[in-house]
Amino acid sequence: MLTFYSDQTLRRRARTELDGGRLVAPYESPERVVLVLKWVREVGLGEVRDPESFGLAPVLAVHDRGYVDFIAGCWDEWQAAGHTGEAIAWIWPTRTLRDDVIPEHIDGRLGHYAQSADTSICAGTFEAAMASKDIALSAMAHTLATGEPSFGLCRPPGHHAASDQFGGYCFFNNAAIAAQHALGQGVGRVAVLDVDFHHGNGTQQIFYARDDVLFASLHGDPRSCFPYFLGHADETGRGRGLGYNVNYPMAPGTAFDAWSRALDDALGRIRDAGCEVLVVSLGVDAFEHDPISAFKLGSDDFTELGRRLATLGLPTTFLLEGGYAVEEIGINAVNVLSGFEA
Ligand code: SP5
Ligand code: ZN
Repeated sequence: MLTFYSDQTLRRRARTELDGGRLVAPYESPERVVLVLKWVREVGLGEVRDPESFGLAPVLAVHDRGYVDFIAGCWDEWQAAGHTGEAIAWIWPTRTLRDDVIPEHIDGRLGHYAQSADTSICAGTFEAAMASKDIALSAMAHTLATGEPSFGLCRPPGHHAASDQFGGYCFFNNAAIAAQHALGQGVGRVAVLDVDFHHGNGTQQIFYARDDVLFASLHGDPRSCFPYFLGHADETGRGRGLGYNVNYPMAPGTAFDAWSRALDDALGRIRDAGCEVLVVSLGVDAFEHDPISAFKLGSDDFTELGRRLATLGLPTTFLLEGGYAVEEIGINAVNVLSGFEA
């Protein structure tokens, strides 16, 4: 299987993440993709290619123009305002405030476009996000052209990014951008299956009222897990999209037996919906030793996940999302891909 990777993804080197009231080194580190790449080479998964540049048009097909401009200019504006730390949102248009007037001051705009304070914006963030979506698009383009599976070693991840919000370490929604690209190339319906521990709230929001993308997500129950405010089982889509959004929230502590029953159900839904292409939002933070997650999948379970995904028989693009057990994410991600090809 081809892997798409670019060292431009390393240009985001944030120093700070707000975690438990402290500024810590971000869990979403550049080393993550270096270690996945190392493991891709170690097992001889296949050729590693640089992505092509697709420009901003495919980003604007799923994200708001003002939002994209904000991500592009935030770091310069933040510095111009005299701030010395990284850009971390600290006020939001929450329930009692207005959200229909976008502030001019960067602190206000940051709050408007931010979803969570775990994600700081720093030098290189926009450039890395651009490289990440080009990786996703290149992987999808390869799958569409050949029918062969591909692996986009995306960083930063994408599934928390909504049409006009960043958060959860995500800026541009790589999976949504790739799925939309497939539709633009004539694919009738795309399935996005999200196996990251966290609910893919951004992907859900982008496609919620549409029936051309089926979104299915297996994740920690939002009553106790990030992103807390989306991902419940009763979110099934709106309008034409009704029935094309499927959530499988599961309790912390869930292991592969229960998790894989949800997986099998999701695979059935993808079959029944007549999806022609599969995008896998491949977070490997459902791993039992992940430092910020609470499921109990072992490394071998990821191989079995890959095998079951292959039973769909669909052209498939895998895109890296989360996974923070730095030593093991390479093993776990590559286990999925090896299981798929076995
Ligand atoms: C792509 C993805 O997986 N994003 C996840 C973002 C979660 N960010 C909030 C993490 C909070 C971590 N707190 C854990 C404390 C353990 N010491
Ligand atoms: Zn995650």
